[in-house]
Amino acid sequence: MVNLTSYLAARSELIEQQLDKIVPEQNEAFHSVLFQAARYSLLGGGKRLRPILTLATAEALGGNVEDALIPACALEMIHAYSLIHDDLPCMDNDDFRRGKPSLHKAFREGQAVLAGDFLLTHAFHVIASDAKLNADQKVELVNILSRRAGGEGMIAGQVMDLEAEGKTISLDMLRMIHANKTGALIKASIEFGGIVSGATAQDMHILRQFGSEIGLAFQITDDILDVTASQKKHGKTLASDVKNNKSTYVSLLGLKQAQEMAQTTFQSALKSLQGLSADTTLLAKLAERIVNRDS
Ligand code: GRG
Repeated sequence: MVNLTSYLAARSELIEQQLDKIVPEQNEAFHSVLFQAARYSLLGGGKRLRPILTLATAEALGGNVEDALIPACALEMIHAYSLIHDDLPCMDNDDFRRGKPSLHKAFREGQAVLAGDFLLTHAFHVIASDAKLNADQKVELVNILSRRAGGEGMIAGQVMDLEAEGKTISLDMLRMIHANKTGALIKASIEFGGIVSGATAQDMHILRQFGSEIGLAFQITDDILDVTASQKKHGKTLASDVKNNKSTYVSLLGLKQAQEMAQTTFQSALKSLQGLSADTTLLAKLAERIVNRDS
């Protein structure tokens, strides 16, 4: 097994190159401001966690990285759109993202809304037109993505999050919000790897369980970093959840218990992997990085 840091760098590079082709700098068919704005967010850094999870899952199951690349990029496009819209004044009103001005600060607010809309719709187009996928895989991926990113997943979580603002909510409610808001797309990333590599129904079941657990571990760690990481490292307004009067795992449990919960969730994610008909070393290392990351 290769070193994880080199693996992440190599896969990020592949993803970056593919995203650059999907939303090129010069494109006569579209208004150039739209592409500039979309590129500002899409090619503006980020860990590329979701597409890397797709590639790693596909590789673990014996699939081909090239076959997984476009679906992986579609997930990153949805992720980029969600961050653009989440930063808007009518949502979290964050002026910074990844250490630079948010899209609505660098471009007009309307352009930020439209760039997000474009990335959302274009994500479905790139799956539908991917020559490496067969028709069944395309339908399955579109089905998963529309459910996980839509009103049964990420959007539902965002709505619940808005409703919960300024209220103290229970730990169960917090879990439900985040299972949808953040967890659903992370779960989709793992499911995507299974679909492109032709995973069995039994393996898909295990992957879904693993995806839910690492989604939760990711969010608890995000809440911890929101209060422990410096603005420089984390790249967004420090403790923005506190600023927005939102309940977090840290505000409900305290820092130490939240850290324990992240580790327990990581351990149960590892347990879930047992039984997968694949070499799980890479997925286990990625899960560990998710809970032990510093940004
Ligand atoms: C507005 C439609 C709509 C949805 C928003 C996911 C989401 C729903 C909003 C994101 C808000 C947020 C910052 C949530 C915390 C967890 C999270 C998604 C962090 C950012 O993801 P990373 O760490 O970001 O993968 P990078 O910059 O590495 O890509």
